[in-house]
Formats: sequence, C-alpha cells, structure tokens
Amino acid sequence: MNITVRHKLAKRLIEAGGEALSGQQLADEFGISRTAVWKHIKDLEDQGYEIESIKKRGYILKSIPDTLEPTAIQTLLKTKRIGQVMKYIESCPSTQIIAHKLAQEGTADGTVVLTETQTAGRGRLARKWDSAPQKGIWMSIILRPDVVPQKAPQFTLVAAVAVVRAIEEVTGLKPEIKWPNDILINGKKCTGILTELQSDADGIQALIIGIGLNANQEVEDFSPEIQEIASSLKMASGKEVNRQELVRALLFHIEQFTNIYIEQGFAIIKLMWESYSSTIGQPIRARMAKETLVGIAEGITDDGVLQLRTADGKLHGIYSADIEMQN
Ligand code: BTX
Repeated sequence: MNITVRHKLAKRLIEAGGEALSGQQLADEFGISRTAVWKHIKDLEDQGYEIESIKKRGYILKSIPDTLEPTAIQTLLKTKRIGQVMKYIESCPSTQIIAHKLAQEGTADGTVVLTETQTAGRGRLARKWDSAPQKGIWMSIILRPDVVPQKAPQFTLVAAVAVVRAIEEVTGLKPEIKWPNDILINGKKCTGILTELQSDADGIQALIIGIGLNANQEVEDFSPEIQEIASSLKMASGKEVNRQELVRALLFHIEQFTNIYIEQGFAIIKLMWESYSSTIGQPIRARMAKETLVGIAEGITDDGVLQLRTADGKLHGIYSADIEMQN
C-alpha cells in the first residue's frame, strides 16, 4: 500500500470537517480506482479511524484514534526534515535503543521513533523513566548535524527551549527549565530530555535526543516513588491534551530551533534558555558528588555549564549536580 496516498486521504477526510466525500471524487483526486480508495479506507479503520460510509454519499470521518501512529501525526505535520521518517511501535523497552539501532543502519536525519509505552524507559545516569501506556509522549529524534561532538550538549538546551515553546503553544501553560534539563510546571517535573551521541574520528554520526513528556497522566498513573515530584500537562491544566497535536508542535519547534542554532549559533538559544529557566538569577544549593555549594546561579556557559557565584565572590562551573532552590 502506498503510504502517501493514505496520508493524503486521511488529511482530506480531516479537512472535510464531517462532510461526506464520495469514493469517485476521492478516486479522481488521487488518480486511483474506487476499489483502491476503499482499501485505504479499510487500512485507516484498522488503525483506529472511525469512518462512516454512506451509500451514494461517500465517506465521513467520525473520529481519529488517540495513538501516536505516523499517519495521524504526519497528516498535519508542518516540518520539512524532522518526522518525515517515523518508526512507531506500540510497546518497547526504550525508544533510545531503537533509535540507536536505526542510526547505525543509516536512517535519515530527522527520523523520529515513537511508542505508546516503554518497559525500560531510561533517564540520565541509568535512572529509570516512568512511561505510562498512552498517557505521554515517549519519543527519540535522530539528528545528523554537521558539528563537532563537543557541541552535543547544546542540543539538549535547544530541545529544552523547543519543548517549552511547544507546551506553551498547545496548552497555554508556562513551563520552566530547571538546570540542567528538567522541564517543570508548578515546580514538578513534566518532561525529561536525554541526549546520546554516536561519534567517530570523523565527528558526530548521530545525536539521539530522547524526550519523555507527561501529557495525560493522573497522579496514580505515576509510580509511587515519583508521585510527589512528577506532574502532567493534564494535571496542571485540568484538560486532556491532544497528544498528536503536541507531537506535531514539538517536532515543528525542534526543527525551527535547531535551524536557528545551526544558522545563527548558540547565542539566541542561550538567551531563550536563560529566560525560561527557574534556576538563573536565583539562590541555589548545588549538591555534587564531593561537595555542596550555595550561591547565586548567574547563567550558563556555551557548553551548558552552570555558573554559580558563592558568597566569597568566586565563580564556580557546575558540570553535574542536584539543584535545590534556596527560597
Ligand atoms: P533524568 O535522569 O533527569 O530523570 C530521571 C528521574 O526523574 C528519575 O530518577 C525519577 O526521579 C524521575 N522520573 C522518572 N520518570 C518520570 C516521569 N515520567 N515524570 C517525571 N519524573 C520522572 C531525564 O532523566 C531524561 C528522560 C528521558 C526519557 C525519554 S522517553 C523517550 C526516550 N527513551 C528513553 O528510554 N528515554 C527517553
């Protein structure tokens, strides 16, 4: 089956806004037979689209499935690169594992891996990532930027800014970024970002940006140990979020901000990151493996290193720490 015709058909049905489209009209538009139209309609139904077929009038779209399956996402997607290739799996251990494998096999820049649930979702430093079925966005994006491996951490910051913009746009909520890369709403974590790298002597082969975004969980959907610290967009806004719309907005903004970063450098991204940050300008306590420092978070360097000024006036570069706000 030709996937592009199916996408076009889905888009056409969505745009018809509940009006019937006849099989003949669709066949003429797409240059295929009426039987082929009917087969595509059956495929869409198999994917969970509810389509009424009325004799002599045609097909009416009644509802689209609440899944992250590519037809539903790509139909109204506004990107040029990111998400043009998509891999969807109903359940998997981790989208990062699949993305690494696809990257090694040479998949295109901008390939996206999406799933409904992860059985071994991972955070940074081998931490676990809670990925409740059909409640969130569990996604990995493969990028192949022409930059030196030292610049990889900046992509995490680019992604964080893009996630904040997407959440603002779709929900009206005002998330904040907590250094290094937690996205918080009302002080609770609603998104985590994990950037991994495949590189060799020639430079970056692939960057795998993993995004875990809590969309429609209720508190009991989180495992007990994170119920106090985690939140979802639905918990914060009181409204169910359309996950498909959110994925489209995420991919759109990630494409926009990676373009800005590659064409204009890091300065604009850094300013935006700092403006969204709940850490910068604040008194904080930074717990590191060997010491704890208290001071004012002044900003980040171009490598994403946190600049902390202690009471004795010294400026410290913090590479890895747990941050607590002091007020
Ligand atoms: P992180 O190390 O900053 O955060 C992990 C910590 O966050 C955990 O130790 C736990 O305390 C808390 N946590 C776990 N799950 C959740 C959750 N759903 N909501 C809020 N807090 C939670 C952040 O790591 C990076 C996470 C990336 C996840 C994506 S999902 C798609 C891709 N595949 C994959 O396996 N990981 C990435």
